[in-house]
Amino acid sequence: MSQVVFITGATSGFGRACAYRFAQAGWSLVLTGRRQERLESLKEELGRRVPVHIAALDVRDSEAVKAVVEALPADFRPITALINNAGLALAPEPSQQVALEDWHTMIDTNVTGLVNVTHALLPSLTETGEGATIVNLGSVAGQWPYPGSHVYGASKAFVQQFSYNLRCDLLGTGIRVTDVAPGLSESEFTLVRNRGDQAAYDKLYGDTTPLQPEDIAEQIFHVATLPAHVNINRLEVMPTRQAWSPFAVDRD
Ligand code: NDP
Ligand code: 8X3
Repeated sequence: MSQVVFITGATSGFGRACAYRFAQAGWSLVLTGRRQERLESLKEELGRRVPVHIAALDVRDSEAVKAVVEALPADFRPITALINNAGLALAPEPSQQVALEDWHTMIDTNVTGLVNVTHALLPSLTETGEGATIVNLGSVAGQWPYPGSHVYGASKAFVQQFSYNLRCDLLGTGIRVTDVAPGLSESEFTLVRNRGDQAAYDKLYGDTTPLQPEDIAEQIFHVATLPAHVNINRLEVMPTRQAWSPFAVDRD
């Protein structure tokens, strides 16, 4: 039986790089995201190499998530690996300046969306059993606080704890769960966070060497293809040129 990976947020960044990495290894792909035209061009390109099923999906909509899972063609089930990657940061300003709507959007996407997809696919992953994998995209922001991270970092702390708690419940099913927590990585993430501000993008990624989406896709592929008895609980990955800062102190 062929291996099937279900990727949320396949239209950009890590998700897109994962589509290429898993296709390279011959996996069948279920690619989802909101931008239909990007899904179609992925299908056109990767569909020449491996079976590809695409579905436009907003992970915040639990009914739509259920419908996409129920409509999976027979050749794309059961799912071997779920990559819960769709997510975003908004509003890099301090909390006291952020619009409430931006906080809601992050929670709805990074927390509720991830939970929606996980819930809908647990039966399929359970059917696969031994060797099935859930990879949840956390972040260094889920572990390490910094100014302007507010709800984004908190949503990724949820991802970490939810991943660990899932492991407890899934013990005995053969399903692995990993929280992959990247640091500074170059993608559209920073354009989304800064409302399309190219200067902010150039400043963040300029004069240093951030991770590239392919670096993270390689780690995710590794996690999902380890021997079935091996579970990496959390994998935090930073570029070599990134580290921590000292505590901040308010002085007179
Ligand atoms: P990108 O902005 O490049 O990609 C984000 C993806 O998420 C897009 O494919 C987008 O697709 C999708 N997405 C966003 N909102 C929704 C939604 N409501 N429903 C469905 N899909 C959605 O960012 P990255 O690849 O960098 O980020 C991927 C994940 O990794 C995120 O969870 C992010 O928080 C996390 N991360 C990113 C880091 C970074 O520095 N880049 C570091 C650590 C973690 P579409 O718009 O088509 O729906
Ligand atoms: C994205 C990485 O450092 O911008 O999750 O929070 S960071």
